[in-house]
Amino acid sequence: MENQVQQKKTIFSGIQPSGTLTIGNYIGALRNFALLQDDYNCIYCVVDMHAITVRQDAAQLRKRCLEVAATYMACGLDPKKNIIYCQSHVSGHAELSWILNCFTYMGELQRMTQYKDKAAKHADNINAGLFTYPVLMAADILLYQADLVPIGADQKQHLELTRDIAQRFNGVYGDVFTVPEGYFGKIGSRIMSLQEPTRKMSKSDPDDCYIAILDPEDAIRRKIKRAVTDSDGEIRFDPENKPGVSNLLSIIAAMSNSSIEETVSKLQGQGYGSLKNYCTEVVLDTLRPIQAEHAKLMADKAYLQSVLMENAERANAIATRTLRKVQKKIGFAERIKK
Ligand code: ATP
Ligand code: LTN
Repeated sequence: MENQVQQKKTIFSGIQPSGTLTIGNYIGALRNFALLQDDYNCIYCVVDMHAITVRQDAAQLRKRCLEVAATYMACGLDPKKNIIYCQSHVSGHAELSWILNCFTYMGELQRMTQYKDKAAKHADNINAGLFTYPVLMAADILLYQADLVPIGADQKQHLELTRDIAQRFNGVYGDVFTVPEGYFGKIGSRIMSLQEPTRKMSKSDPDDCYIAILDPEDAIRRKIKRAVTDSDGEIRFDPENKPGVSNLLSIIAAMSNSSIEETVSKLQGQGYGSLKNYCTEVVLDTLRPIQAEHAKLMADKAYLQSVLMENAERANAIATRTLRKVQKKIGFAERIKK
């Protein structure tokens, strides 16, 4: 009985409006968001400030912020139960990020593999924001005293840095920040590119490498049909030697809520044609209701905007509480009202 009165733990996660969301984002992150919403206080952010570390078209970015928020909701997140908002609407993210920059070492940031990858991809625009990107992510998480952060495997290194920054700060000033844990789904925490299955599926890669959550049926059929497999013809889960086939098996297992073993035994002895057909049907069955709900939400922009504004206020109240505590600990002058 006593345990039931205990306060729910807090979850925080974010997705960049840097392109159209993929089934990698869905399987690695969004699907888990929806599963966790009843048991935690959940805060899901559209991290538009992170997105501008890579050049964005202003009109597209504005539209994508609404699109990502609508995708959160279309995947089953209730904006009354969860806080769904845009990062740039809560100024505390930028303010805490600056403070945490002063508690993060250059060497730590230089080791980040996402930075190295993105710097190589955008050699003409290696800006300071790209470099300090993980500090802004730490600020996002620590502002809300999050206990748990559902993310894909590619974000593990950033979460570890967040924990180090929190512990470093707490070591100097006492227990100011909750030190967060990562939450990684059992299957599909790294969905691979359909064309280069040894690389992560990414929404900023060429179109035939990913399946977008909003892709039309014919595009999904075509992309899965053309997905790279191998020449030995056997359906077996072996990511190292059979990355393409294993990736399709992970997609099926995650989207049909079954295990890899169940999926393999269902398809064993059949050819890659059957594997791809089955994968296509499972993906279509999962995405159809999400696409329908998304279209409905996008048709009512005023509603979406009002959800984002109301939720930003709720987020701001929590963020400001942490920010004031941090500013006081650091020794910034008090804000005394006349
Ligand atoms: P970009 O390609 O623009 O860098 P991204 O899709 O890699 O974007 P985000 O949109 O910020 O990055 O990712 C949101 C969430 O989706 C994160 O938790 C991330 O770990 C997860 N995610 C992204 N790609 C995959 C993937 N291929 N498999 C599993 N999870 C993924
Ligand atoms: N860095 C993440 C996106 C992101 C995030 C966060 C995820 C920004 N802030 C806070 C979880 C919690 C990415 O690139 N996928």
